[in-house]
This record gives sequence, structure tokens and C-alpha cells, in this order.
Amino acid sequence: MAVHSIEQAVASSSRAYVLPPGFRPSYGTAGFRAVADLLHSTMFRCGILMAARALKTQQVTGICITASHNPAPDNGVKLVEPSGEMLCQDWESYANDLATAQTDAELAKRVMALLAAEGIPATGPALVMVAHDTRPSGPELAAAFADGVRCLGAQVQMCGLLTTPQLHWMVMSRNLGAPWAESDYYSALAGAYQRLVAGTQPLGQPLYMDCANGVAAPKMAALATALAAAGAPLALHLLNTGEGVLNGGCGSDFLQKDRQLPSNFQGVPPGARCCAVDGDSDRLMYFTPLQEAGGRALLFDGDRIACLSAMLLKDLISQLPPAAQDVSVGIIQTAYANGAASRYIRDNLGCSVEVTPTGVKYLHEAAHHFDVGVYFEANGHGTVLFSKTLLARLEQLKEESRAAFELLALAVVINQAVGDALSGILLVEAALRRKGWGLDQWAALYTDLPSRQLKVTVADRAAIVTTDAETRVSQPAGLQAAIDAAVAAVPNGRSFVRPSGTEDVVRVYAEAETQDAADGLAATVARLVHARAGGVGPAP
Ligand code: G16
Repeated sequence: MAVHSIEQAVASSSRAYVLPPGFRPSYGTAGFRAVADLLHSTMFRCGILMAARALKTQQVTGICITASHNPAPDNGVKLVEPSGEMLCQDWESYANDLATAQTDAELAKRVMALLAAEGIPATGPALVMVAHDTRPSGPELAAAFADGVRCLGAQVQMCGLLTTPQLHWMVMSRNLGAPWAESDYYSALAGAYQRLVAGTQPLGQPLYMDCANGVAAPKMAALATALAAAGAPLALHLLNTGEGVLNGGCGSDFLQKDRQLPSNFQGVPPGARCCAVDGDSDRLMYFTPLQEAGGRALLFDGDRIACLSAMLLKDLISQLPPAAQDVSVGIIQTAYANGAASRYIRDNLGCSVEVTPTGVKYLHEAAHHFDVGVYFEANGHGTVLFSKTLLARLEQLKEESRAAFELLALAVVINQAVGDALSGILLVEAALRRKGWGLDQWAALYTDLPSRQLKVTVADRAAIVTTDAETRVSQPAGLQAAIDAAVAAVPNGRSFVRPSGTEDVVRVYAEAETQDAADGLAATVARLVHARAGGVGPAP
């Protein structure tokens, strides 16, 4: 397409997608997110951006339209690089530039500036894959996105309903020249799981899965069919499959924040193996109903999944031929990692630990520093990344070493593009089966320090600026000193605050020796944020 016709196409198509007055989208922890009604212009502009990215890289790119753990009326974008990872951070500023252009003409100028700055050819084959979660606004927003893609003369493939990690996996596989259809996803995971659990005993009880009333329900059912066909059936009870509100009183975020059983789990027996995912199925949390009254749950969060994964890896690596055992294993966490988990990793697993800011884009990047990078946020986002060098070494060894063969299977079971709750379930199930463990043994690794998370609404959450992987506040002045004083008053206390990148709130985290002390510290720090960072409404 000629340069002037691109400018015209953008300016003219953009008229159908007006930026709502006063709406200033900002690329956050995982992309743009807002109430769905505000997002048509953002979607259209993201379509232009991802077409440009496809033209620049000469590879397929993608988008999943989802607001993940947010309430059902919200929506958002997760933008997919050709590698299957999240949009490269260098391009986030272009995303903001396009999303915030005030007029059609200004948008067209910014698009032309992007194309010029990146040396992107005005013509060329380019394809963008589009999927969405179960939110009712998904198909309409996907159509707006597609209009943006077409402005640059690129093609769109509408993939319909998918989990976010499925779309990431499909983009990655397609660009690698590997089978990439949704059915290939199920058969690849199921076949690799079968290889990993061959010769081990099934866990004996069904897994109760909270599907958050989202996309995970039909997709896990399809994966279960593939597992049965591969000869490794998984006994499953799917709950919250879409009859209720998306993420409403259910799902991994509800469970992590409230530690209460999700809706419809009240009849599940105490001690049963349960798991929960979020609205787009990229977070995973295991849990079990506690005996005590009150519907409380014992959580097996991302930290604990990271420990279990690292143990499985270490076991397998120790069974490689001695000359091949020199494999670096790193664990990547954020400040939300429970202090007990960090201590357990340091003292017992002998793995390197790196801490990054919140956001899988940061953890994923750090995971590349190791032959195997295990990254999980406490909220259940994560995966295990194998370096290309290690995979090549394992390929050479797989005929002579059963452990090499099984490590290769593990690298297929666990999504190499991005954190994936469905593949994470297979990872956990395989690790427990191979150890012959129930939840009791998994729980006994360490005891979590009591913790509490709160949200504070402020006039402008950007007023809070953090440093040191979000563990310290540099602005507003004086807030960190006040938090330090509050923490010093609590034995073994720890607390930090940070602006959310997905919701319009400031998040508060506190940890201490007792639940009362953690609750008290979180409340104190929340009040400090409210008082010193422009709190809205009554003080917490
Ligand atoms: C997204 C990100 C995660 C992050 C979470 C919470 O998750 O992908 O890496 O942990 O947001 O971020 P924040 O605390 O900034 O709101 P999801 O599941 O909502 O896509």
C-alpha cells in the first residue's frame, strides 16, 4: 500500500472509533485494560500497532482480547510477539502514542512516524491472529481491532474463543513452522503429559477445577478428551463453567485475595485436590477446603508451584549422565513471594533467585538468564522456560537417557510462550504423580508466613512511584519512611505498596508472624497510603 494511502486509510477508518472524551489509556502490567465501552478506539489502534509489528518482523503476531482477572464489564488487550511472548517493551511507548492520539489526523501522523522510525515497508505480507475470552464485548472489540489491522493492508485471522496462553502458543508454533492449530495444542500437551507420567500411578482422587465461569471450561474439557485419547486420562470435576458471573466469587484471584472457597465448592470434601484459574486461564492456584467451619481454603499458590516445579527439574537433572548435569536452574519471583517460600528455595533447593517487578513480562525476561528459568508470581502466573541450548543438548541425549527424554516432555507440557494455567495443571499433576505425593506432602515443604493484601483507591495512582523491584516508594516523599516505621513496629513484618497496572487502585501487601499482625500492618499501611497519596473516599 502506498504511504499516502496508509495515512488516508488510518485517518478515514479512525472516524468510526472515536477516543472517548477524557479517556487516557495507558499500557499497564499486561496491556490496556478498562471498562469495555471505552475501548473501541484502543482496539482499532492496537490493530494498527500489531499489523506494524507483523510487517516489521515479517512474522505472525497476535492479540487476545481479555481483561483476565478483572470484572466481567471490563475488557483489555494482551499483545503477542512473534515469539509468543508479550509485546516487546520497546514498543509499549508506540502503543501509548497511538492509543492516546486525540484526533484522526493526529493518529495518522503518529502511525506514519512509527512506520518511518522502524523502517517498516508500506507493503508486504503480514498476518495478525485475534482471539477473545468469554466476555460479551469480545467479538465487537475484535472487529474493531481487525479494522485497524486492515488499515496497513495486513490480514487478520479471527480465532474466536481461546485462552490467552493458547493464542500465545499458536503464534509461537506458527512462526516456528510447527503444527499450530488449537487441536495441535491439545495433542502436544496430552502426548507430552503421557510421556511424563508413564509408569506412575494416578493420584486416585479427581481434581476439582474452578473455571472462573470463563474460557477455561470448554478448553479444559477439550484437553481432558485429548488426555484420554493419549492414554493418560485425568479425572476432573469442572465447576463454575459459565453458569455464573465471570470471576464473580470464584477464580484464582478471588481465592488468593479472600482465601475463601469459591462458589459451588461448599460440598467438596475437605482435603480434596482442587485448583482455580482466572478469566483467561493464565493464572493457576491449587487449594483444598479446610476442615474448620467458615468455608476457608488452604492455598498452594504460585510460590509453591515454583518449588514443586524446581524439585521435579532437579530430580530429572540429577538423573542425566554426569557430564550433562551442569544445568543452571533459576527461580524468578516478585516482592509478593511469601518470605517462607523464598527462605525454602534459598535453604533447600539450591537454585539462584531473581526478583523482578510485578508483571510476567519482567519475570519471563529474567527466566532467559538460566538454562531453565522457573518463574511464578504468587498469584499463579508463570511457567518454566527451557533455553534453546539446553533443548538441543537434551535432543542429543534422549535416546540414551530417560531423564533427557522426560525433560523434553516437560518442556512441551509447560507452555514455552507464556504462563498457562491448563499446562500448569499438567505440570503439577505430573510432579505429584511422579513423587507419589498428596497435598499433605506438598503443604509440608514449608508454612507460609501470614499475609494480607488490600487495595486503596486514590485520585491518581501514578502519584506512587516505586524503586527496587517495587519494594520501596520514592514518591510521594515521606511515605516510605512512614511505612518503614510501621514495619519496624511488627516482629518480622514486611510491607510494600505499588500502583496496580490492571486496576485503578494502589495495592498494599503485608506479611508478619501472625495473621492478626499481618492484617494490622496492612491496615496501617493502607491508611498511610490513603492519607499521603490522595486517598478517595473514607480512610480504610
Ligand atoms: C496481570 C499480569 C500479571 C500481574 C497481574 C496483576 O495479570 O499479567 O503479571 O501479576 O496483572 O498486576 P497488577 O498488580 O499490576 O494489577 P492478569 O491475570 O490480570 O492478566
